Amino acid sequence: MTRIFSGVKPTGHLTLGNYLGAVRQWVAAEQKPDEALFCVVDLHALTVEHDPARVRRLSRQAATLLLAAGLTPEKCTLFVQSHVDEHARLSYLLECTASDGELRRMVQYKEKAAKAQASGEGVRLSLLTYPVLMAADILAYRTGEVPVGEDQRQHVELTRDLAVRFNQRYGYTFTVPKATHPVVAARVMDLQDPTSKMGKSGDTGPGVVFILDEPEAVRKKVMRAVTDSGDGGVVYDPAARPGVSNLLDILAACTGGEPTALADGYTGYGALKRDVADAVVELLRPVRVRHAELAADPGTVEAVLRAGAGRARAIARPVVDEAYRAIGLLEP
Ligand code: AQP
Repeated sequence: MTRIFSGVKPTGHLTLGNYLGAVRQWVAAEQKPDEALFCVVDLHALTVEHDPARVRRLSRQAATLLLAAGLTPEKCTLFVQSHVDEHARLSYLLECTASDGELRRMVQYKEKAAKAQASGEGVRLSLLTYPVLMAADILAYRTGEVPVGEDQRQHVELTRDLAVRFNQRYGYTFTVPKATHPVVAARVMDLQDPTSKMGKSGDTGPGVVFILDEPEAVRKKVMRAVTDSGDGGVVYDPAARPGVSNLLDILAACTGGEPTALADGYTGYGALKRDVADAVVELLRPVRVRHAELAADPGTVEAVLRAGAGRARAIARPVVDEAYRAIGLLEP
């Protein structure tokens, strides 16, 4: 049995990048209840400046969206990170396993710390230790596979390093997990700045397609996507032609095609953008409809999360207790 774990941060509205890079993979994984766990990782949302009411709202919305996207509580465990204390308990043991230097090397830390500093808000210590809490999220369940977008590759590598180090020092305790990424659209880029990841807390609103965007908004954003300078035609070359290649990646991910082959079917950007817009609208339409139905019935979502937290706790507690004993702490 390979256990799967992954999560999403309630730092903003979920994007097309979250959907293609992660959520769709989660839904595709046919699992039994204790084999796939998906989590709204709300503690991670506190690592940057946040508004408490907004985090609560976005946490509920993210859980509702995950169900709307097709996760079924009968097949997987869906819960909220802060409802299961084992994540925070294990995080401290892993802080005692990680080094300051390896955390400061994390690319996402450097980028987000620079942004926080530039805005004058200061860098929260939790931003530095965030990958350790993420490692705890994963290791507490003896996870084998972590389906994530490309941007999380480095954090899953760190998780592997910490698991190996802990096991070597204190005896075998954790499964060493591996990251899995989708074949296409593992890193969906911003439509206005195709050299940057499409991010939910990104600054370029028009460059980010949100899962709950109305069809007209999606069309407008796609039709205004920047394409590359020069008249090179429609060619798939992510390094030299990031704008048009991003559109081809999105189209391929939506239609099941292959970006290079799709490029051959177009002579101009206009037709490509129209097809991308249609494909994205159709892909997201059922999710939006189902989200509206579920949002009208918040009690159902809360019940799913409560049951999910109970199941998650039952798996994580013995693993974390074992780690406490292994590292040298007295049993209570
Ligand atoms: N653009 C993307 N392309 C492919 N996969 C992506 N993911 C995120 N963006 C893309 C994947 O979605 C999962 C959940 O992401 P997250 O909530 O951990 O982080 P985020 O969406 O990147 O949002 P942040 O970090 O709060 O802020 P921004 O957006 O400013 O970086 C993950 O599996 C991730 O790989």
